[in-house]
Amino acid sequence: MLDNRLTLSESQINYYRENGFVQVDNIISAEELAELREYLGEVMGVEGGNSVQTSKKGNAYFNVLNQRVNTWRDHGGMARFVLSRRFADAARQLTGADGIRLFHDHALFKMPQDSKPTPWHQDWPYWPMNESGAMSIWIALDDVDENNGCMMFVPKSQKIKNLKHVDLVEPHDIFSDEGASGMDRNQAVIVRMKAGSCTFHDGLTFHYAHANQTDNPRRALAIIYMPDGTTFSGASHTCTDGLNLVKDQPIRGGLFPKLA
Ligand SMILES: O=C(O)CCC(=O)C(=O)O
Repeated sequence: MLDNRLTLSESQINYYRENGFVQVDNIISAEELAELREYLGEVMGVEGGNSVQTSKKGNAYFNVLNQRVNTWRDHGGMARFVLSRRFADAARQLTGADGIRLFHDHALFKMPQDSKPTPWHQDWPYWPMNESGAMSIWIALDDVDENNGCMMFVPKSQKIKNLKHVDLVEPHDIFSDEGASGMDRNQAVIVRMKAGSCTFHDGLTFHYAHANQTDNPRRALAIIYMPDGTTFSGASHTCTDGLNLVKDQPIRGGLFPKLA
């Protein structure tokens, strides 16, 4: 079922290419949502597997995001979603790439109590890639709005390249960056969504997520896709360190499967 292709409309594709993000409602059904919530709940508690929880309670990063990277490597149910053709093929349609590979998935929970916003940032500067073009799907597992951590995007900011990465715990103001002139946080589009809906955003698009002021976790699953042929920059990253990837060669192999 998750292997079915979804044909995006021309206006969705054009909107993504113009603005660097797009909202797609009901990317999963109510039954799939229930399954995904169950699997995510199970995988968040895994100890000693291949997925990585990037920080624990008590650490400042945890107040921004309780994040687990590569859930698909520890849970067959997560793998069904993360490796699904439905999402990857939508990424292919949006980017126009000939092929799409997985870079990694990450469960992104904003925990209640002392939750901090995810500051304005671009994703691409964190990734060990020479070319831009990689992007994420962000699937809401809960209804999201400004009270519990919905996202905001600055339209057309995907055109801004060569900025330094933003530290998510001690952020600098990306809008003050010399290379970001013309970008305006007041132009940001707030994306409130129902659980089971998603956004896709380019790795260069400026985005932000509100703090979670409710008593329940805000649960999301993000999956990062890269155009087939994207090459390794040699920079350090949790998902590539120790793999002996060759600088300037395509990122490929079993941990980065071609999905569409
Ligand atoms: O979920 C969040 O709070 C932020 C997500 C994000 O920055 C991303 O998916 O790139």
